[in-house]
Amino acid sequence: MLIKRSPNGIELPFSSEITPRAVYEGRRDFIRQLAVGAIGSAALMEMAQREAFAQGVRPKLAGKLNPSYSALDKPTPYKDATSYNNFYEFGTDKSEPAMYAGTLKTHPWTVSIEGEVKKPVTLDLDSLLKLAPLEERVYRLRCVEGWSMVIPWVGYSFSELMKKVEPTSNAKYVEFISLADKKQMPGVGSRVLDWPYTEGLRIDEAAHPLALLTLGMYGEVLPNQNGAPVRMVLPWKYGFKSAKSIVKIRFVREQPRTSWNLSAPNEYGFYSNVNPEVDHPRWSQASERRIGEDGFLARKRKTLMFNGYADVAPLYAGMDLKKFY
Ligand SMILES: Nc1nc2c(c(=O)[nH]1)N[C@H]1C(S)=C(S)[C@@H](COP(=O)(O)O)O[C@H]1N2
Ligand SMILES: [Mo]
Repeated sequence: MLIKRSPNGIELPFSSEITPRAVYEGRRDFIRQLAVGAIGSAALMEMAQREAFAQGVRPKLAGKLNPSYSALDKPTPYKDATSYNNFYEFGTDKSEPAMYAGTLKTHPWTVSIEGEVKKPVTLDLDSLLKLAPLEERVYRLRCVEGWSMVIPWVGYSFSELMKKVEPTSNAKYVEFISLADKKQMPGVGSRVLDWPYTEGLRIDEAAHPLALLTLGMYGEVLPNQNGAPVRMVLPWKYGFKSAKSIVKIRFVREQPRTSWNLSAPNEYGFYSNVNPEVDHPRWSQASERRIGEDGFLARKRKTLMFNGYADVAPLYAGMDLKKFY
């Protein structure tokens, strides 16, 4: 892939590789045609260039669409996906991350990978971007609060990173740790959660190809409020499992403690797979509201087991998912 360097050091693909954001704004047929290869690269390039001019310079980050891992649901409008967020480091109100995350410095950034691995390493952003080919995957993300979004993420399977660091046979779980810097993150002064924000997965869950190490969305680098510069996206789990702005990844022997589980263990379990049959103690999980579809005529959607990602079911064979919620 041809690469050029932007002023802030983020590597930009050439414009011919830009997937224009307009593609996502309601042009479902376009995405579908892309998936079946019916649109040639010349048409794409023309659209991309037109779009780039219309938008001005932005940090683009293109990935090759992975149709087998992409939902056909209509993607959530960009402005909704970037203005209705949970990122408690910047406040507990949905509108606060968009207002306050501008202070987050995402460059330079490093992620240290440590613990039960043969090759511990600290990776900077450039190394993360080059670690594996970037893919675009349109995933549904379902928040435990009862709303969902559909976002075209850019990244690669977390298993690519596992290949690089080589977990030892002692590595049974993976811990994801977000940045917690009071100077950049006004919410870290509050006591709503134990900082840093920490999440975890069983090692086989982390190795599942759907688990996406994510660097961008809508053909651009991640906006700060969505977890720049690097986050996880685990589409079959409630949104809070997908930690944002990750600085440390630790391979460990024991099931790690996680922020939400520590704060309310009876409400938020370690697994937190999307499961319409297991209600939250304070509300039903049987249906959801799709962000961007609200309003008078908006219908509620049925929540699907594993958020519709049935591929992951074998990970939980024989487990009582009411007990391991
Ligand atoms: N570090 C960190 N990661 C986080 C959160 C958070 O508060 N801090 N919120 C989680 C929750 S509850 C959800 S629903 C998703 C929201 O991701 P989005 O804003 O990109 O849609 O991020 C998750 N990751
Ligand atoms: Mo959430």
